[in-house]
Amino acid sequence: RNNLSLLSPDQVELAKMLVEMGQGHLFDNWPEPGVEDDDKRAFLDQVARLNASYPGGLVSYIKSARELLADSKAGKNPFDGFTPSVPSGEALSYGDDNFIQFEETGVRQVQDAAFVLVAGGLGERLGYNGIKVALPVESTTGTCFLQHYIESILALQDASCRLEQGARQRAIPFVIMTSDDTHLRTLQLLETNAYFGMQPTQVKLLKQEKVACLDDNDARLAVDPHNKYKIQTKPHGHGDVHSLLYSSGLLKTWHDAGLRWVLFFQDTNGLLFKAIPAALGVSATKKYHVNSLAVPRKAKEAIGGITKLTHADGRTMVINVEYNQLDPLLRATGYADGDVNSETGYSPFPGNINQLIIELGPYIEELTKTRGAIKEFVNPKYKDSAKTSFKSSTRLECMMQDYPKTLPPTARVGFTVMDSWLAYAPVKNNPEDAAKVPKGNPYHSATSGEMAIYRANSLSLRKAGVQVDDPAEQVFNGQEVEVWPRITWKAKWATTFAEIKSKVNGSCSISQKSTMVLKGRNIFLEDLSLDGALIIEAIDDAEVKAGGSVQNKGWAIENVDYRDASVPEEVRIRGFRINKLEQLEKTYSEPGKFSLNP
Ligand code: UGB
Repeated sequence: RNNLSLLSPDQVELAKMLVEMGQGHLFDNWPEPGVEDDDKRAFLDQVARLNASYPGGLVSYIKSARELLADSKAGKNPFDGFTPSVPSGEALSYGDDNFIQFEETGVRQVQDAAFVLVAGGLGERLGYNGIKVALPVESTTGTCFLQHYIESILALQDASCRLEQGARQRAIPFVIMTSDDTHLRTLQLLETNAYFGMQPTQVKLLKQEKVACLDDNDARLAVDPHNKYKIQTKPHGHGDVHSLLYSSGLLKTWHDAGLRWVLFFQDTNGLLFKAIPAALGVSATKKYHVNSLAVPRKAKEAIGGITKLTHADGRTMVINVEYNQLDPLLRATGYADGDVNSETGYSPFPGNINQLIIELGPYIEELTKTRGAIKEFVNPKYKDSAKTSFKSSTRLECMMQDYPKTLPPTARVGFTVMDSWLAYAPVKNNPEDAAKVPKGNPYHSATSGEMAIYRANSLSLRKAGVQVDDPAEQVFNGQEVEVWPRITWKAKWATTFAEIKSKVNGSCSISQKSTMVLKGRNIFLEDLSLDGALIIEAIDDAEVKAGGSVQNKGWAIENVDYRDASVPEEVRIRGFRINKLEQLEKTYSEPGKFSLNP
């Protein structure tokens, strides 16, 4: 009480609020005024930050925590009263007429979209020391995830503008949610690379704050064990993105500017942009308020299952059930075997890849009511069977895909299923854990993430008529993967299947040992026979016809062991490196028409 005189009026209010909310222990052992006064004020500064960054402030946080902790202690099932069933959604088949139509519609809509990347997580499962968006998508070109995402958005922006004939040319907003763990390094990556070609004003970083940890079932806030003037904090989860977007005022700015869609995506899925145009086309055509992208899911795969939940009182919702909750929910509701594959070899529940497309108007309406607060959960690890104390402090968490949980039943919530090879190849698991993944389930590692790029590009070219050799089977870091020809292109070469098709003519073939890198918009493959490595770079005004027979030693793949500390981390986590033996490399930096003449 004596210390109150040290504090500003706002700080006094905060201190009183804490005491009223049963948090008096935070002030235990505070010495008399005159001792450690700056530390005391710094403590209240932290309280002010925690209070401001949570919808409804610390009072709300503590109240919610008490309720959720009581439910957890009582063993209350969050799905009480709900029965799960398999929902029906839009299932797309790559390259058919329907798909092409959705892609065209989607590309037109891109000019009215904003993109939001959630990149506040450190990726504990991967165990990589840097930020995940700085990892290479593939090692043929070394392009990192952030560069790939930015170039994909810019390519879509240009494609959209071309289709709409420049009617509404605008710079698509790109938001990155960071955290204290990733913020500075993300900013540095952008700044040292001139924002990878995006206008810096197009990019906004929103930093999520951590939330206060809880010591017991009464939601007493945990004091940092190393500093009595600090409340211990932990990440609150990717669900923070909604409250941050709301409080930043960006949603209103976008709405005023006539935008219609917000697309959310995660940090390491190098395939995602191949699926975005069609998925956005589905949203626009079906007028979905919320559209989640999904892929066929293997039972027990660490991705959530999209599930229809029907309550005893008749309410229904289509929502993600997180991977750790799906099995217990199924077992408790009559599916005796829990999370298992059906006769198709896949779980009957589509897998959530956390790519959400939300219509801006209804989104703002909803967030005006909720201030972006998302249904939370708590996951304490109890010390005793009576659940009276925790092994370590816990905190409330939230997930971005839980946004539809507060929507009224009239909201149009749907999902779109696409082939996994096209849409989903995250980099989440370290080599050791990936090697332990049950056979047939995806590894979700740096190795599989890279190989998936080559496979998707090879399969797309096959669909467009190129004769691409079958892959070889190889083992890297204990994971057996298909090695397709290493085909990569810049997003501006093609953003849709129709564009790929328009750039392939005559009879083309690519052998398994080949590497092909296309860096330019107007490169056309025409009667090309490739058996080796071919790298073409061309400015937009250079039109290049790549044909004839290209044959050389090419670029070989060499095994690397993940335990070999002499190799850079981003190389050894994928288990191979590329040895550039011989290649044909052509650069076209003048406008004009050219023919590749090997
Ligand atoms: N992230 C943040 O930005 N902030 C945070 O506080 C935490 C994470 P993980 P997770 O598609 O593969 C999700 O850890 O949470 C970012 C879905 O819940 O990679 O285990 C982080 O940087 C699950 O349903 O994944 O599982 C990253 O970009 C399933 O869809 C993103 O959030 C699964 O992803 C996801 O974080 C999947």
